[in-house]
Parts: sequence; C-alpha cells; structure tokens
Amino acid sequence: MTEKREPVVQERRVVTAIPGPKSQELMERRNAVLSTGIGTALPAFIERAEGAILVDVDGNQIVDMGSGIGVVTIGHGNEGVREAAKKQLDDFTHTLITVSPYEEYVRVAEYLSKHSPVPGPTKSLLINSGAEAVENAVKISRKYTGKNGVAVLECAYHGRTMLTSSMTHKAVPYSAGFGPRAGDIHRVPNSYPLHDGLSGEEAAARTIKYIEKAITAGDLACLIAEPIQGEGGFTVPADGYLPALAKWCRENNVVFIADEVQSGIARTGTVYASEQFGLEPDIVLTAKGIAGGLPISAVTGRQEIMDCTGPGSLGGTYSGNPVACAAAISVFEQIEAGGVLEDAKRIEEKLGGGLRKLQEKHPSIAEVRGKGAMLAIELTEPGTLKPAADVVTKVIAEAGQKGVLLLNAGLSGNIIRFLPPLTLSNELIEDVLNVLDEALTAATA
Ligand code: PLZ
Repeated sequence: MTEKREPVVQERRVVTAIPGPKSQELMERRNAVLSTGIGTALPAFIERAEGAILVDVDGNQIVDMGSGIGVVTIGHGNEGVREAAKKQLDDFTHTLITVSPYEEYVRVAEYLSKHSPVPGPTKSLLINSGAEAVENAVKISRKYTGKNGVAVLECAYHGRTMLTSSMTHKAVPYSAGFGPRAGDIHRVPNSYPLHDGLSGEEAAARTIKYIEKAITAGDLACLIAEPIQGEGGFTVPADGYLPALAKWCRENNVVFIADEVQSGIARTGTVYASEQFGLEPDIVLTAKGIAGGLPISAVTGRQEIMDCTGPGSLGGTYSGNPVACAAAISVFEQIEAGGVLEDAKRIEEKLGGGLRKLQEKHPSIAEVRGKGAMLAIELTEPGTLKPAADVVTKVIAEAGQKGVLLLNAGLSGNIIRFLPPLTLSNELIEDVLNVLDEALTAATA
C-alpha cells in the first residue's frame, strides 16, 4: 500500500535558487550519462507533481505552464487517472491487441469515434506517440489514395522520426545533419494573420494555388495541418482557412489530416480544436492529453479510409497499452462528466485577458493569441514584426528562477506559449501574470 501523503498546496514556493543544490548535483550526473541531443527547459529535477504544481528535489514549488508540452491537461496526479491505471496494473499490463484482445482498447476507440470531428462512422488505430500517429496517417492516406505526395504547412511540427522530422519545418535541431529527408514532402504556405494579413479565404486560395503549381492534386495523397500550430508558434489560422482547404481536399481525393496531437483533448475548450474552426477532417490525430501522462496516441479516420488497409498491416508491440488505455478511459469519463472543458474556457478568459492587459503595458508583445488553455504571446521589436527571441530567452530564464516554468515556440523562438494543466487556479494565473510582468520589464529595460 502506498502511504497517504499531504496534498501539494497549489502555490508557488521558492526556497532555494532554481536550480537548487540537489538539482545541480543531478544535472552533473545527467550530463555525464545523457546524450547532448536531449535538451532541458528548466534544470530543476522534479520529485512530485500535483494539479499545476511541480515540486523539485530542493523543495521548490514551480507553477507548471507547460504540462510536459501539453500532456497532463487533466492535471498532475489526477485521481481518476491514477486509480484507473493502478487497477489495470493489477489486472494485466500487456497482451498485445493483435495477439489477445482486451476491452479497454475497444473502449478508447469508442470514445474516439464518439468525440472525433471526423464526420460519419469512424475507426481508430492506437499507437504510442504523436509521431507514430503521423507516420500511420501518412501511410494509410497513401494506401487509400494510391498517391504519394504529402503537403505540410509552413511552421508545422509533426515529430522527430525520420518521416516526421522531414515534415517538420524547423531543420535545426530536428532534421539538419541527420541524413536524407523522406521524399515527396512539400511545404506549402499557411495562414499566419499577424504576418500575412490575409483572410482565411485568401490564405486558402494561396495555399491551393501553390499545391496545384508545385505538386498537383493528382500526386497528392494528403494534406496535414495542426488546427492551432504547436511548436511552430501557436499560430491560429484565419477563420475559414481550414474548412476551405478541407473542401478542396474532398473535391480532389486528397486526405485531410488534422494533427491534433497538441491541440486535442479539451486543451482548447472543446474536445478537439477542429470543432472551433468548423473543420471536418478525414483523419484526426490524438496523443499527449489523452491519457494524463501515459504514452498512447491514436489515428481516427473515416471508416472507408481506415479500412483500406489489409489485416496485420497496422500496429506495433506496445500499441494501445492496456494501462494507458485505462487512463485514457478515465480522461474521457471526466471530460464527459463536465468541468474540464469549462476549465479550459476559464483559463482562456483569465489568462488570455491578463495577457491582453500586459500587452497594453509592454509594446514588445505584438500579439496575444490562442484558444482555451493553448495561448501564446509573440514578442517582437516594438512597432515591427522583427522577432525578439532574446527577450523571450530572458523572460523564460527569469520566470524559471522565480518558480514559473514557461516554454518558448516558433521558428524564430520569439513566442512564449502557455499550456498549463486545466486545474490551474485563478490565484495561480494572477501570480504567473505578475511574474511575467516583472520578467518582461526586466528583459526589456
Ligand atoms: N504533432 C502537433 O505537437 C509533439 C514535442 C516534444 P510525439 N510536440 C512536442 C519534443 O521536444 O519532442 C507533436 C506535436 C504535433 C506531432 C508531435 C509529435 O508527438 O509524441 O512527440 O512523437
């Protein structure tokens, strides 16, 4: 039996320098045995986490504004997730769905069908990571259409595997120097209202024209888009952009894939962000937030697309792990029980509103954007659109020392993104905004 522990009080507490002495010692051990390819956003080692608070080995309480990049959306230490996973650990941990099936896998797929933005009957495949979901979606689209081309948007991020790093826009650190990139991948213009000033309709016309000139519909298997871009800068496309692309895809036998690895599962105030853009994709990809931190991902698509594959053609040893499935079922149950989506909307209002107030005071904030608990500020040299990445670096460092974990984003690294657990209280939002205000003042002095 695990002992009953005191809950973690939901407040920021800085008791040593961050990183403190114990974290510094661990960093030395880390550096001796971990590849330099593995980065660290904030070098404070975590011992425990609950709600929106990370407790480090030196006893500091850090406000988590990243959720491990959008994973613990339901909150750290969520009771439903813990109980479901513990029960499943006791029942069995693995059989492999293709060897001996189990109900939990089926239930997750039922929930995915019920909530997916894909119209009509849908079917799913469960795998382990976002990149694996992207890989499978591309593979299935190629089989279904008999075509090979893959269109990806500017600023896109789709993963780190050989195929997906080729699809990701940013070459450093993701693909540069790592050998030949996968073929028949085409980067096409996106919609980035702050920078292009185009309406959704105009931006879609530009994207389609580019595809028709540079690829042709006859060679294109799929177009993949993150409804709100993640790593690439939390770019929110202009209204109408995504539905116009989906319409063109439908008319041209091109599979439209919505990569909702980061934006999906309650993050933006709806189960999927697609809903808020009136987007009906052919395939939707889910990962991160679906199981409260346990690794699982999904490809959910129109039945006829998902069923174009032959028996045994999809899967992997650990795909749809039962413990991760049990956790995902709990997450869906909690979303359906109510309160989760409302929390994302509350965060949009409180944090988004607070960021807009900060924008009035700090001219380096060129834009506040996002939906639900997927928000960002883009920092530029005041009065211009020139990226101010140095300000972002300073703000993130300063906030980290004060016990607020912030993440950056964007091709130029000049965006600060906010992806907190949805349990983040209004008091913590106020606290984070104050820290941010101070850090911005210091960084631009
Ligand atoms: N598609 C839209 O955001 C993962 C990357 C973390 P994996 N983003 C976080 C890191 O530094 O590796 C992501 C995403 C979108 C696909 C992926 C890939 O998901 O689970 O990391 O493979």
